[in-house]
This record gives sequence, C-alpha cells and structure tokens, in this order.
Amino acid sequence: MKNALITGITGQDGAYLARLLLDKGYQVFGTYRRLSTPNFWRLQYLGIFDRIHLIPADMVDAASIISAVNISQPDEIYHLAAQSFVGASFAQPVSAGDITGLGVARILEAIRESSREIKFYQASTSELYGNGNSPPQSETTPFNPCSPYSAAKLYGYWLTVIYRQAYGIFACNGILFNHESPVRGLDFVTRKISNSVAKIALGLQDRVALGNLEARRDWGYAPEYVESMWLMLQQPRPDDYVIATGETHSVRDFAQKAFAAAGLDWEEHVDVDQKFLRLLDVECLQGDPSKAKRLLGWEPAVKFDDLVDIMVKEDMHRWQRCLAGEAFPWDAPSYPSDARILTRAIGE
Ligand code: NAP
Ligand code: G4F
Repeated sequence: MKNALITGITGQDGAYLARLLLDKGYQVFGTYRRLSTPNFWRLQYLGIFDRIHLIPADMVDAASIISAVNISQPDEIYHLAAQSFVGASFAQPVSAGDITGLGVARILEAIRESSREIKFYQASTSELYGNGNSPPQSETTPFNPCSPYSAAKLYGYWLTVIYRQAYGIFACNGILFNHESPVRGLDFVTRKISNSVAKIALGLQDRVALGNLEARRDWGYAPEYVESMWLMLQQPRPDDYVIATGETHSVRDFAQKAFAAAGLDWEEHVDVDQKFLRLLDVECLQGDPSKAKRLLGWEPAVKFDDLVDIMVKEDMHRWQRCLAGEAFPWDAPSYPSDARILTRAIGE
C-alpha cells in the first residue's frame, strides 16, 4: 500500500484528492491547521473524514512540516496548502509570501533532508500568466504575475523546477486553471454566485454584489482536476503540465447562466460594487491542455454549462434541506453577508 501526504486536506482540492487516493487504495495522511473552530466539513461532506490520518502542521512552521513527513513516511506528497484567495493576498501580502511561497521551500527541504525518493506535486496556477499573454496559455507561455498571490506561486513554481534539476527529486508543477465544485470556498466568484442564486430563488436574499464582470476564466470541475495531480506523479519522468478545459467565459456569462438555471434573470438581482474590484486583475485565462491530453491521457468531461448546473443544483438542494430542518456538514449558513465584510473604511 502506498502512503500519500496531502497538505491542505481541508480545502476543496485536498478533500477531492483524498477521496480519489482512498479509492485507489492509498493510506492517506493530511495536514490541517489548528483553528479555534474545527474545519473538516468538506471531508465529512464527502464521507471520508473517518478514513484519513490527520497531522497538525502549518506551512509557516518548518518543524511541523518535517514532523508531518516523518509521521506519514509518504511515497507521494501533494502540496496543496496555500492562502489561495487572490483578492486577500493584496491585503495580506507578507503572509501570502510566507505561506504560499516560502512554504514550498520548507516542504522541499523536508524532502531533501528525509528522502529524495518522495515524489512531489506542487499546486501551481494559471494566475502565473497574469496579463499581456494572448490566450490560449500553455507550458511555454511566459509568466507575468499580477498579484502577491501569484508572485508567491511563481517562487513555488521555480523552486519545484530547481529541486528537480539540482537534487533529482521527482517534482512536478500542475499549472491548473480555475476549477470549481459544490465544495468551493464561498469567497470565490463561482460559488458566491451559485450560493446567492439558491438563496434568491428560495426567497432568502434579494440581490448579490459582484466586482469585475468582464474577467474571463477557464473554469473546470475540481474532481476531474485532482485526477491529473495523481497522473503526473505516475509518469516515468517528472514534468510540468497545464490542466484546463480550453474554453473561456466571463463572470457575466457565469452569472447569466447560473440565474437562468434557477429560472431567474440575472440583471434583476446583480449589482456591481467597487469593493469587489481588484487593484490589478487578470483579464483573460484560457488554457491549452494538449500536453496533458497527449502525455497523461487526461481530458475534462465537464464543461462550463454542466459545471454551472452542478453548482446551482447542489446549493439549491442544500438550502432546501437546511430549510426543512436537516443538519449536515456545510459552510454557507455560517457565512456572513457581503455587506458585513469590510475591505475599506465605512463610507470610503
Ligand atoms: P482552498 O480550498 O483554499 O484550500 C487551501 C488549503 O490550504 C486549506 O486546507 C487551508 O486550510 C490550507 N492552508 C492555508 N493556509 C495554511 C497554512 N498557513 N498552513 C497550512 N495549511 C494552510 O484551495 P483549493 O481550491 O483547494 O486549491 C488547492 C491549491 O491549488 C492551492 O495551493 C491553490 O492556490 C491552488 N490552485 C487552485 C486553483 C483552483 O481553481 N481551485 C487553481 C490553481 C491552483 P484551512 O482549511 O484551515 O483554511
Ligand atoms: O473566483 P476568483 O476569486 O478566482 P481567481 O482570482 O481567478 O483565483 C482562483 O483561480 C486561480 C487559478 O487561476 C487560483 F490560483 C486561485 O487560488 C483561485 O482558486 O475570481 C475570478 C474572477 C476575478 O477576475 C475576479 O476579479 O472573478 C472576478 N470577480 C468578480 N466579482 C470576483 C467577484 N471574484 C470574487 N472572488 N468575488 C466577486 O464578487
């Protein structure tokens, strides 16, 4: 039986990847941060919470990362832990660098010191491309990061390449384009929209405020994307791969489609609020996944329309269950309304 260590197992991808690896017969270990309130709802929601070994560790604490590697004795490490919300990285640029950038150095050093046989997956991102590159973006497109988040990820990307070349570690970058699901964090625009649509359709809310409606993303389905992570570590040689659908759609398209899925007109319910505009935003991402198709045999089945339907249906279903008095692991009921989250002084 193989051992896998997943950093960030409590997040969207961590939970789906854990399920995939359990299904493949792995013994799965995952790191989590000690918080004042437990944060295991995704693992519970997917029905795998009791099958995972949990190790407390923080990406800013090298000792805890070394312990996690020693305890789990992994054949493969999937490094997913990061402060992953681009918007927040402008407000917290130093911790973005520490957690998301230097965290990669800490874990690669732990591998170098303990066993160079451990295979390593780094959660790289399409945010690395930033602006100024005409789509579609591939493995050879130059990087031009536009946020503290993507600058930190750029460091992680290059460190992964450097440790592969300098120490011969089997280290891969998955350059994943946006991928979403019903367990996506509520901060991200897709889930923010699907959750709002469900609440509006059920009379629990009337409007939702968004930022840049013109931004375009290549949105895929997270359970399919975690499969590519595993495939990368099963290849004869380590390499870097773009994972994407090859399509691009705007935030406006997503909102329109999501409201329509609930029989609503998006223009009657969506406002634009300056507070959700970023200081710098990536305008258009569209990936070219042909290398992954050719070498990994990976291809996405769920495209934009199906993704929107899956997310809206699941959020509708959960709010209906909740209104019927059912209790189940879930994030939305305890999330504050937008109006109560301040990113600037009141009145500014
Ligand atoms: P996510 O849901 O935000 O999960 C992030 C995980 O990192 C959570 O488990 C979180 O723990 C953990 N984490 C945050 N700060 C940490 C710290 N200081 N120490 C230890 N753990 C920490 O993100 P995701 O969507 O699953 O993404 C997984 C990875 O892929 C991230 O590295 C992200 O940047 C990258 N990525 C994502 C996408 C995408 O579209 N989803 C695309 C490209 C790349 P808590 O639960 O305690 O917060
Ligand atoms: O959903 P988002 O916050 O995702 P973003 O910034 O593309 O980042 C995600 O994908 C990256 C891969 O490309 C990952 F590396 C990263 O970890 C994360 O998973 O925003 C998408 C777009 C942006 O252009 C944003 O400005 O939607 C725009 N947007 C418009 N209104 C909004 C909103 N974004 C958010 N979060 N909230 C809004 O109200």
